Amino acid sequence: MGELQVEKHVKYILAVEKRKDDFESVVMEHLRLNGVYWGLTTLDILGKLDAVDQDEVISWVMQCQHKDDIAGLQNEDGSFSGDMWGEVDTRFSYIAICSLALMRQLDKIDVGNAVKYIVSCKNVDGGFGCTPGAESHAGQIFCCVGALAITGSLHHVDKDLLGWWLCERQVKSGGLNGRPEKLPDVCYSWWVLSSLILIGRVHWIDKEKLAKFILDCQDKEKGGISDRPDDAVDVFHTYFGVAGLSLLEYPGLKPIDPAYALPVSVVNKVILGK
Ligand code: 3PZ
Ligand code: ZN
Repeated sequence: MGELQVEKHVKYILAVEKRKDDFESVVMEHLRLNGVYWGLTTLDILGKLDAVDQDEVISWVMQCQHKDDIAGLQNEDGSFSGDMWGEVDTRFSYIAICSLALMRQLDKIDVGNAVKYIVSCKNVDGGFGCTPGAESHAGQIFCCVGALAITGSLHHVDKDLLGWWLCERQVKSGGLNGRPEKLPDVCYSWWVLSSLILIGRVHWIDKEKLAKFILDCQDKEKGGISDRPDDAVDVFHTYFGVAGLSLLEYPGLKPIDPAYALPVSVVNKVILGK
């Protein structure tokens, strides 16, 4: 398995950031803001945030802002639409609650109703889906548990029942899958692990084996992390792999907050002002 290739991953992230004109970059253009978040957060966890020109990143991100505001996307039933076209999903509840909490503006929405909607997406297996009645999925569980954690509403979660469903996601290789019968994938190291930590059940999985699985997904020559061993690397799985290792307390990595999906130092600065 070997160690985490910190320098190689930093080089990989910086190379993706510079490359803007090839086919892959143009196809992924609509994902650039996500890519900025995945790339910057990876660099910060690795202790290499100063490798990017902060002013350049800030001015690029600022030009993505529209006049309309997050709070206006909350619906009567407490749910959130992703944009003006109206698609409703608990992913949007998480993003709205997380972003408003970071700006200390949760008073701009009906938090009680937002929590009620998320709880209405809870299933008999203890998990959560994207809308009421929809199948449980680890990515959606992270969104719902994360939003409930941020709003101090984790008492709505059946921790033993959900913890059981989540720890069943670990397969023989040590990796985690997102639903029963699916292949393991590095990004589920984040969705599943962060949820287990938030409900206090992380000791129900084999952390050593999971760390080994993530390390096995590294491209040891070119840097970057893939969804599973020997697949092509991308920024998304590089971020969730490194973030997963941070949750596993891999040596030398900055701690990441399991609810906000941002370095603990950033959450402390932005929310607590210290
Ligand atoms: C990936 N998106 O819809 S996507 C994403 N997936 O924009 C980004 N694990 O084909 C990258 N699968 C790679 N760089 C994959 C983001 C998806 C998630 C796909 C994926 C990840 C397994 C199949 C949805 C936050 C934001 C978005 C998502 C999840 C969480 C793709 C396929 C889909 C997408 C992008 C590229 C390479 C990178
Ligand atoms: Zn994945």
